[in-house]
Amino acid sequence: SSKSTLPYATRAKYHSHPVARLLFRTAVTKKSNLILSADMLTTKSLLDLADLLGPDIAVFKTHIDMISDLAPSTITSLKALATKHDFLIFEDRKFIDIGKTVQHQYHGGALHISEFAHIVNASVLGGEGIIDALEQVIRSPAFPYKDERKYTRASVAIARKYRDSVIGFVATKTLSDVSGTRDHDEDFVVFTTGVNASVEGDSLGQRYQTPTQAVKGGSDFVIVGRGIYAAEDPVEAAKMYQKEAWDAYLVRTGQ
Ligand code: 6AU
Repeated sequence: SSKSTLPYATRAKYHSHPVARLLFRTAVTKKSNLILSADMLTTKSLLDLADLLGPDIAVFKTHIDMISDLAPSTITSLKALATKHDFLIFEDRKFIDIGKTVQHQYHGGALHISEFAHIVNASVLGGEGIIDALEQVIRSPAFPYKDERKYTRASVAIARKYRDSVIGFVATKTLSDVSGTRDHDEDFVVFTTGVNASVEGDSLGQRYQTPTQAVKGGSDFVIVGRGIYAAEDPVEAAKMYQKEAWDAYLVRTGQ
C-alpha cells in the first residue's frame, strides 16, 4: 500500500525530502494540489499567467526552453512571483542524456535551471547516471528497457536508490506497488499529466482524464495546461480545477 490515503500534512511531517515537505506544506496552506502547466512562448505571457493564477496553484510548471525571449530577468521575475504567491517551480526539462551532459544542462548552461526550479524531471532510459549526476549537483552548493513495465520498474528502483534527490514520478497512478522491495517509509509523490475536464485528448496523441478520476486513481498533484490557460476565463478554470482536485483528495483521504 502507498501513502495516498494519508493527509498531506502528515506526509509533510514525515517525508525525508525537504522539497517534498515544502510541496505538501504548500498544498495544505493553499488548499491546492493543482499544478499549472504554463506552456507559454514569451516572457510576458509566462509572467502574466504566473501572477494571474499564482494564488490558485501549488506548482507552476515550465518548459523554459520554449520562451522565445528568455532573459535573466525572466527568471528573476518568475522567482519573485513564486515568492509573492507561494508556489513551487517545476521545470519540465525531461533530462535524458548521459550524466555529464545533464549536469551542465541542469546547472549553469543557457537555462540556469538549478537556480529557479524546485523540481525537475528526468527520463532514465540512459540509465541511473542521470540521477546520480543531478544528485551530485544538488549535493555540492544502460538500461535497455524493452517494454513499459520494465521501464517503470527500473524507474522505481532508481528512485529508491536516489531518495535524497528523487521525490516522485510523473505517472497516472501510484508506482510504489510495482515489484521490488518497498521501504516501509517510502512516499513517492505522484504528479499526473493529461488532466482535462472536458475533452478526451488532442490531435497529437495527448490523452486526458478528469481531475477526480486522476486523484481517485492515486494522483497527488494534477498537472493541467490547456484546460486552464486556453479556457475562456483562465482564473475561473483554475479555481474549478483546484476545487475539483482538492475535493477528490479530501474524499480519498477520508477528510
Ligand atoms: O494539459 P496539457 O495537455 O495542455 O499539457 C500537458 C503538459 C505538457 C506536457 O509536456 C506534459 O504535461 N506532459 C508530461 C510531463 C509533465 O512530463 C509527460 C507526459 O507523459 N505527458 C504530458 O503531457 O507540458
